[in-house]
Amino acid sequence: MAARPGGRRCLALRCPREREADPRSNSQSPIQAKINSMPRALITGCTGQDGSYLTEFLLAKGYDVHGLKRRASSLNTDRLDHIYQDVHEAGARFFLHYADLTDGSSLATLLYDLRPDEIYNLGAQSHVKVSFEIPEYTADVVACGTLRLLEAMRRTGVQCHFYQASSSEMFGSTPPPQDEATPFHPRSPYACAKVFGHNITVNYRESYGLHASSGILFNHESPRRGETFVTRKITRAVAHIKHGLQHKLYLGNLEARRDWGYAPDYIRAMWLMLQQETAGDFAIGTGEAHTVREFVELAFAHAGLDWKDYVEVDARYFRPAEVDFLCANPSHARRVLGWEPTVTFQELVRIMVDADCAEVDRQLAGGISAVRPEAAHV
Ligand code: NAP
Ligand code: G4F
Repeated sequence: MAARPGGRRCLALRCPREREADPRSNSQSPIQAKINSMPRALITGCTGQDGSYLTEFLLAKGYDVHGLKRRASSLNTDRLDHIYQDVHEAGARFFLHYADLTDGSSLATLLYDLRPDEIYNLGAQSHVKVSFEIPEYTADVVACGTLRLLEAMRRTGVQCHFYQASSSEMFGSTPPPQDEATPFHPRSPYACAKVFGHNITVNYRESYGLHASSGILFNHESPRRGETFVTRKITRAVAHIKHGLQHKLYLGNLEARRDWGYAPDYIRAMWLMLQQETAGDFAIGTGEAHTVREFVELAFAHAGLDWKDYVEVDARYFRPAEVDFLCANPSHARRVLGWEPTVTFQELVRIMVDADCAEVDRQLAGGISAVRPEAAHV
């Protein structure tokens, strides 16, 4: 594919941005020209927790947002439905495109056609326990998918800022506090794949001068968190138990410690990274860690329940290799990005329990009387 050079555009909110002349847009109407002057973002993984918050965040900042959506046999845009815009509506600024991180040609075509100002690579098989069961697929999406996207950037010559969703899981068994200089010791196929994604991002920055940044994000949660991650599994169970719809909650390792923050705070950090003059790596977390047991205690207590009456440990939820203790040193991000978390651990637990209780209330009002069974034990 021929290189298509184009200069990085400034963000509309910070300074007027000029798109390079596009031979396909000679006869633009004034309205079309205005639309095309908006900064343009491409998000992989836009249907996920982070992708949905990032889409909202960027739309509010005036971006045109293009989301990559993979083909599924049923609709999987629940987290985006409230901001969906019919492409036929005048002024629509949010668009979904079919593509897949396992399909390099679809990525290159998207980049070539859209020529985004910013790319956020959030797409992943993101479940650590599942990665032990589908390790090759996990590596294909998480490691090779990142390489495919960077290679598409390089080969199309699209000049844009790139964000890689790296993970604190990469630190694995290296003791806390962890930051940008901490050595990696990954403990799962997922974490090994993320280490590759991180290193190849650094490598393309150093080899080809790409503006490619890596956010090493510690666990961040919200009411939109996938139902099989431990926090959401707990808060959903609390809501169901509270309403008499569930009797037990089976969990794995209660002693693992995580630095849990609130997802919308972490979205702001991603965006800030891409507004920097120079690309780099940033560890993003609260600097405070808690055990799974503490999360459980607080969540049940918030609903007026004693967790000991409901929680049982089931070894099927243990992992072949565990990550015992993650806790960030976010001082680099604080200093360079001016980033600070705004929601405490206690507030996070309350937000998630309240949201799941409200959801159960809503479902019950609609006549649903049974908990949707989990399809997988993770
Ligand atoms: P998530 O809710 O699991 O979302 C993952 C997204 O990736 C979904 O939109 C999913 O699409 C998409 N995806 C999966 N396979 C794909 C493929 N083959 N091609 C294209 N897209 C694919 O994850 P998240 O919590 O929002 O996390 C976002 C990113 O940050 C991930 O890369 C994750 O590994 C990383 N991360 C997350 C955390 C955290 O605590 N949340 C911390 C550090 C790093 P479907 O909706 O179709 O499944
Ligand atoms: O909620 P988890 O599944 O998240 P984990 O493994 O920390 O990974 C998440 O955070 C990473 C950032 O550090 C992301 F990169 C990754 O994509 C994902 O978003 O498990 C947290 C802890 C683990 O130690 C696990 O062993 O909770 C423990 N746990 C105990 N019982 C459980 C369970 N985890 C799950 N999922 N289910 C349980 O029943």
